[in-house]
Amino acid sequence: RTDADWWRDAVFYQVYIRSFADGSGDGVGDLAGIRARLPHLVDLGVDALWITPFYPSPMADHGYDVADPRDVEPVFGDLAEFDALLAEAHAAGIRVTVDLVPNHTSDRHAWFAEALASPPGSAARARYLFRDGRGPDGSQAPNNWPSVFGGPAWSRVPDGQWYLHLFAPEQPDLDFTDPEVLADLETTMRFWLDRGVDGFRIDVAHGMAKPEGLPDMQPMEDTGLLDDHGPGDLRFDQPGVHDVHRRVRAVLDAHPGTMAVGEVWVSDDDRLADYLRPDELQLAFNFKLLTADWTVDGLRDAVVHSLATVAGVPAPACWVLSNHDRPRHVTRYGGGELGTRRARAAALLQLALPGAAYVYNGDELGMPDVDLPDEVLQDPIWERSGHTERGRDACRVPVPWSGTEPSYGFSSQRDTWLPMPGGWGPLTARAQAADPSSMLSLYRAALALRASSPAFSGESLEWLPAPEGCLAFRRPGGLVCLLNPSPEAVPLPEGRVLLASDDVAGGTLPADAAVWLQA
Ligand code: TEU
Repeated sequence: RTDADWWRDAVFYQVYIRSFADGSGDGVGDLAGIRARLPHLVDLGVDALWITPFYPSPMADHGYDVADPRDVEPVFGDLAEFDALLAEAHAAGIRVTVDLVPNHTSDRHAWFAEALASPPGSAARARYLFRDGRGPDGSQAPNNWPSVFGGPAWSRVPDGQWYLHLFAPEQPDLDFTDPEVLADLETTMRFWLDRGVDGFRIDVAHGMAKPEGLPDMQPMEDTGLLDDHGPGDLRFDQPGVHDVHRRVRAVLDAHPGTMAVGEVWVSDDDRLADYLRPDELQLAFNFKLLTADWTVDGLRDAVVHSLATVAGVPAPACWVLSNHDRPRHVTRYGGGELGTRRARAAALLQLALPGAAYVYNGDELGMPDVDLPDEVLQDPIWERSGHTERGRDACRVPVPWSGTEPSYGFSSQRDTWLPMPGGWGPLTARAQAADPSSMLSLYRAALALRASSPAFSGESLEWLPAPEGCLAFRRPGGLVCLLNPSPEAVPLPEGRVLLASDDVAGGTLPADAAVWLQA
């Protein structure tokens, strides 16, 4: 690859800004916190950051409700702080990508205020999806679509019209057939590109087009989190979305070396490939690995399907184990020591696969989900699902850095925006840095090898015969990865051991472990 294609095999680190590091001492993570923790990211060895939204926001969805996409939320800092972070990250050899949230704005965005103050049929309303209701008095929503967060996807305004929101009512959907909407997205992209960012993560990248006439869809059972995105889900993955991606790509192409990764939830792989055509997204998360269970079939299918998805397009695969929307993989794999052992093995799987990889902040420490009491839950899903879904707070608890509770060096103050549990001393970055057998040491060693060893060269993968219950593959450069998700130890294959998630001194690979060999 060339320098302009740096993202093809990059390791990205997702900074969920509220939870990464608090520089200002208010219990909420911020840009100054990221700046202060750059040495951790350099020692870890990541190539690039994805920073989740830090734009002015009333925080109905923790920043994914953007009131002004071209400024900084005071809780997180200001533009000067962002510029300083960008310069320092670049000086340290780390690229910076930021979130774009094109599908919707906050209900406090100036456009939405203008829409509310303007009559039905006005140009201000045309930027959003305002419609008259059904029934004699228009008191029924314009269609039957559910919101992803629970309840109907429509809310009514005082003059009787309804507006569409696929997520919370505080996140009205924009209408991308309005030329001003698309032009504004381009302006936002140029604003950050001109400041020097290296790319974007595009939120709900499958959502920006809605079907003509907004027809009813097959009813989905109203059980809280309605993000099925299967065939027949008319809210997402409509053909017009690709026109938006072509416009986005044109802006990126005018800034060589920049990229976009899409958050694209679709029902099958062929549909994901459409987003990765040469004039659309450079990368799209392969969520198969994020949702796979700890079974040999589940993991193999995730890899096979993800590679098949990108077989006919210029994009490499893009692997994710955890993010801020889903249970952390330590917990998904069973939690406790077992979950941690499996997470160590999963890290070696993820980082051995060809393509790009995203590490979610805290993955490198083996953070689990946290069982939070009802009264501290903040995710809108909790309220909107009528308390049937606990939402995503469990995977968003602040990162423990050093020392002891209550806030383990995350903040100078005791009270963090979500409480941190007791007993996390051994989980802190400082404790793990001093322990060669820690998760952090494993990640550092893995990333160092990945960056320096020719064994990782080549974007393809050859499946090798493997012991019962195991997966094995070889990269063109000679890296062999053997993953053993089975309950039995298996013999090690030929080759020089580069790194192992567990003790392989006896010539066997234990259960729930993985090894890298040079063969
Ligand atoms: O998530 C979009 C998405 O498709 C959700 O359905 C996701 O599956 C859900 O959060 C449940 O796991 C993105 C962001 O990643 C998320 O944090 C935002 O809340 C959402 O968009 C709205 O902007």
